Amino acid sequence: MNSRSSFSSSKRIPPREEETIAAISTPFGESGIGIVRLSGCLAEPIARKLFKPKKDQFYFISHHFHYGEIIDPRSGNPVDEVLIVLMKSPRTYTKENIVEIHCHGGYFILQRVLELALNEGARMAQPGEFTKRAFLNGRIALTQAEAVIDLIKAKTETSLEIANQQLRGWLFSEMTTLKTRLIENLALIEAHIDFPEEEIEPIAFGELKKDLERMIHQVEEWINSYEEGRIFREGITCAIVGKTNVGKSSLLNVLLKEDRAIVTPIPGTTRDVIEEVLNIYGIPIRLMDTAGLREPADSIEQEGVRRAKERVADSDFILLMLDGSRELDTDDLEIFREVNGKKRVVIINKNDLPLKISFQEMKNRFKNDPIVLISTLKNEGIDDLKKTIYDSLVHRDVRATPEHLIVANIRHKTALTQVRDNLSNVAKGLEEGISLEFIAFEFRSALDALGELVGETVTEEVLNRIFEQFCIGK
Ligand SMILES: Nc1nc2c(ncn2[C@@H]2O[C@H](COP(=O)(O)OP(=O)(O)OP(=O)(O)O)[C@@H](O)[C@H]2O)c(=O)[nH]1
Ligand SMILES: [Mg+2]
Repeated sequence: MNSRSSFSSSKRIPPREEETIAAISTPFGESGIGIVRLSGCLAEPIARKLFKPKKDQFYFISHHFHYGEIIDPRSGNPVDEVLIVLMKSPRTYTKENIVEIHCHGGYFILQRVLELALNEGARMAQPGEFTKRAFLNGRIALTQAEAVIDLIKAKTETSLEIANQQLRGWLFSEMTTLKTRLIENLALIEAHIDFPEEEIEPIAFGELKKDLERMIHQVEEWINSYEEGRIFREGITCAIVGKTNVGKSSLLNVLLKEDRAIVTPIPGTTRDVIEEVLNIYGIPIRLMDTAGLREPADSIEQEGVRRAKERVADSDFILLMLDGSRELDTDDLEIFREVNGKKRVVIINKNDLPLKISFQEMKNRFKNDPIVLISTLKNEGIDDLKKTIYDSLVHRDVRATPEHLIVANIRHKTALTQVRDNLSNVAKGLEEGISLEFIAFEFRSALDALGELVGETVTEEVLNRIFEQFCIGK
């Protein structure tokens, strides 16, 4: 059935953003409840058609739950017993009228209710379209809309904190403050370009320079926070690497606190890559246990070794593991070459046994890498290892506070880098006595970058790229 079937032919076809959208907003599968959500001018009329209240005398009160049934308006047959809520514009997520139908959480029921809504003139929502409308209707800034995705995808408490910081609008408000400062400077410069003869306040170049320095410093702080921000937002991949039997699978199990990987005294136990997600002080880490690297004994092991090397190459971070109870051999040396240039922590395992590897020699060999002694068997040194991993990745305070803005999104970092470059060009230009036109040009370019960051001058293409990352129904 045509999704606009209920519009009579005399009515104009509404542009896309005026159409009423509908989607199942809860995950696929069986659950206690499931929600079908509608947004737009038809949300209320559709609800009136589909909803049969339990009470005889009935009227919708905005933002209140009502109890009743969803019926198929053509047959009059009941479909599900529901709670329904109408939220009248503008105090809603999208600023439009919203209806949420809280059904029983079965996939078939939800599909059926959605279908009935579509038959009455709604159309299927695109991924992220509810949030996109919230942005287009001016309820939230683009950076806040992006925070909604991060919030949904957050894997640890710190990633959640950073997303919440952005959702509360701290990033937006800092960017707006910076914009205001740039506009004030630009206005003065432009006044001097346009009315050089008039009596206007002279440009205090000394002040301007100082202001530039402060702004550049601030922007650089934000840019620098990205390294950590990205780690907490996206997490990192980390492979445990070592020759056979050093205790790689034992380490995976100890870190996960469960018997995930098979551990045996037989060298070459692990064949395939085993992957699990771990939370180390708020960093989401995709940890991989790999086959021990040595000359493979058979074709299965050969494939395991190939996969292990592939993961080593792709990983952001390496846990290079040695067996402290055995002397270094050619397998170890071969692996050292394999992990050359990788960010890593060196682990000497089996510290419960007499050590055959000299700690000092390892320190000389791995001058720039932290080395940790552990025993997975005795569960010793594991906290120390976790702290070392954290310290190698995070070099600054990442508590998300209003004073402590963390930039975790590459789009934001790119825009801020543009701003920094423009401001540095002005600072350099002032030293060389460049023209006011040049200064104005650089300020305008910085303002464009900020405008794009907060979504004022953003292109449709960028918007699409942002909202594509959402799930349907959000
Ligand atoms: N004494 C002692 N033995 C350990 C320790 N960690 C692991 N082992 C033993 O070492 C053997 C190999 O452990 P695994 O965890 O399977 O080693 P692996 O590196 O995964 O081995 P492959 O999968 O074959 O590459 C097992 O018998 C473990 O019990 C430790 O800290 N101390
Ligand atoms: Mg193993």
